[in-house]
Amino acid sequence: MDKKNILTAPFVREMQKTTANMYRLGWDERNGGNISYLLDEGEVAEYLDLACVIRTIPTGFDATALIGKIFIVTGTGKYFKNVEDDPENNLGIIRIAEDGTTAELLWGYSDGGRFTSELPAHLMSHISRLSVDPANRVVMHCHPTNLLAMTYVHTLDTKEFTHTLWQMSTECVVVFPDGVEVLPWMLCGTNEIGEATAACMKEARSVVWALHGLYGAGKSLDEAFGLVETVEKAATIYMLTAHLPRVNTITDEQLKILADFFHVTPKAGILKL
Ligand code: 2HA
Ligand code: ZN
Repeated sequence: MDKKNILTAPFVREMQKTTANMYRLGWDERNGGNISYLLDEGEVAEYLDLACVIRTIPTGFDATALIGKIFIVTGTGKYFKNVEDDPENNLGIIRIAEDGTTAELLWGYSDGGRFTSELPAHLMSHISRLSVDPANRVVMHCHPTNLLAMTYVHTLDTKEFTHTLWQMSTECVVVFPDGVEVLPWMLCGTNEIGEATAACMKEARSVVWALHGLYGAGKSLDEAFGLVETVEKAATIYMLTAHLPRVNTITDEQLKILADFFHVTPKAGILKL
């Protein structure tokens, strides 16, 4: 059967649109940010011969739980700004090989490149999210301006950070009732930050890397994007108001009323009722 043109695949088009939006929102300067998106094998097979491996790339960590899984992943050193016009160079489609530590390149990275340096954090986060939500597909990392600014002036306590964000807009507790987990500054691109991020991803879909950026996860690119967008909006309100006297606020009782009305369970230990 003839394969369809991969440049028309919805998952490639979605990656182009999402990276372009993130770039224009100022979340992904230069080579900042990375996305990994777990694809359906049957859908990929409509576009690619899955027996045809272009080359193999060692990952440097064990992803046994993801053997055979196929991801579309942004490339290392590549700019989100450029994905829209040149997806084949800036994106790659990889499959985790039988040994669990090698990626098989099925498409992309056409200048000889490779996946994001943050692949450990991505794949370990996928393993964590899939263990609590089998429908999870996307892990997204970026540098949203106000969230990043907030990590310079707010405590990095997970509960206090979550509570502040929930207070910053009425929608927040509904969009991320699981709150945000906050990691202290750590060296990025390592297995260590990957393991720490993945541990947080068992608790929440949003993980703040202090003084660096944010990880968000979701069932679709849209959902992960919407999560990051909502966290960043809350951080923006915080940064616009933190230096001013607070005259009004959303109370913990009101947060509870919201959660009950929208049938979500706020992360335990944050609301003082
Ligand atoms: O890939 O954002 O954390 C660029 C980064 C590293
Ligand atoms: Zn980063």
